[in-house]
Order: sequence, then C-alpha cells, then structure tokens
Amino acid sequence: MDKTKALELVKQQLPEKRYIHTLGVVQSAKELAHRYGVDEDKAELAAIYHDYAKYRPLDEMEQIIKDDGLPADLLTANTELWHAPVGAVLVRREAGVEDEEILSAIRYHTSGRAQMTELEKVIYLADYIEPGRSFPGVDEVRELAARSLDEAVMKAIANTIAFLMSKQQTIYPDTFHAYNDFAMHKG
Ligand code: DGI
Ligand code: FE
Ligand code: FE
Ligand code: FE
Repeated sequence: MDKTKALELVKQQLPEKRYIHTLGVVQSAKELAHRYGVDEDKAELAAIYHDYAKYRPLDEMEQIIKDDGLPADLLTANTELWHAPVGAVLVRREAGVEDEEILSAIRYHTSGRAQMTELEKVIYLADYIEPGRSFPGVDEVRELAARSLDEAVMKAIANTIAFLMSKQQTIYPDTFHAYNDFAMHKG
C-alpha cells in the first residue's frame, strides 16, 4: 500500500483540520517509531488511517459494531470511542489494509488496552503529542516521550482518565486496563 494513495483516501474522509491533525500524527509516529525501533512504514500507515472513521454517522458506526462482532459494551460506552474500532473495520474493507498490527493500532488508538504492542503505543502517543495538540500536560508527555515510550504512554493515559473523571464522563474498561498494566510493570 503506498502512502500517497493512503493520504488521498483519508483526505476524502476528513475535514481540513482533522487532515492536518493526521499529518501531525504521521510526523510524530515516524519519529517515535524511529526512536523506539518500531517498523516506521507500519507506523506511518497506521497514523495516516488512525482517524479514518472519525466523521462517519453514528448510526452507520452503530450498525458496524453490531454486524461486525465488535465488543457489545461499545454500544453503551461514549460514542467518541467508536471511530477507533470501527475505523479498523473500514480501513480493512475500504482501503484494503490487511496488516493486523496496523489494524490493531487503529483499533486501540483511543482507549488503549492491556498488553499494548509497541506499534499501538507509538500510535496512541503520537495522537496525543502531535505538534498541533496544545492541551494542559502535553509538554510533560512530550518530554517523557523523548526518554521512555512506556512512561509517556502511561502519563497520557493517566491524564486522559483524570480529564474524563473531571468532566464526570464514563471511562471505558480497556483504558483502565491499559493504565493498570503500565502501573504494574513500570521499572
Ligand atoms: O480522535 P482524536 O480526537 O484525535 O483523539 P482520540 O481518538 O484519542 O480521542 C477521542 C475522544 O475520546 C477524546 O475526546 C477523549 C475520548 N476518550 C478517550 N478515551 C476514553 C474517551 N472517552 C471515554 N468516555 N472513555 C475513554 O476511555
Ligand atoms: Fe529510520
Ligand atoms: Fe481518534
Ligand atoms: Fe487522532
């Protein structure tokens, strides 16, 4: 799959500002992949496609969750989570991506999960620290990202949980599972 074609496909799916965010995620993902010895071509493709489904109508995404055997608990979770697992389905179906490592990086880029692969960590983190992001705490995670992939992802997940709790939003179990996994294994 060549990257120019992938970018064209994604550009058709996204408004300008989300496409610019995607280009930022691509840049950060390539840098992180290089630094941490992750396949840079896979990181680039996963980054290009990570928000592919972000602007699909909710009723279409709900149907895909039901029809394609995605976890049923997504249906009662925050709908902001849906574009990640639905994106993995649609990137396979519409863009012909068959690489399971790339698809799982797309699938878990919003929630994280326990036992994240190195590619999943790179995409999760790149999405959080790409140059266009400016929320509180992002610079601290950028600094951590220069030293430790695990510490940076753990902080990003902790910040996300704290932010969601401050707004009294629900937190998807996989997000807690990701946090606990890093907290249990940190060195
Ligand atoms: O798609 P992006 O905006 O680039 O970023 P994203 O996919 O990481 O996150 C999308 C939204 O999902 C963001 O507003 C925060 C929210 N989110 C992330 N993890 C959880 C979550 N929402 C809930 N309810 N639970 C989570 O665990
Ligand atoms: Fe390189
Ligand atoms: Fe996303
Ligand atoms: Fe994103």
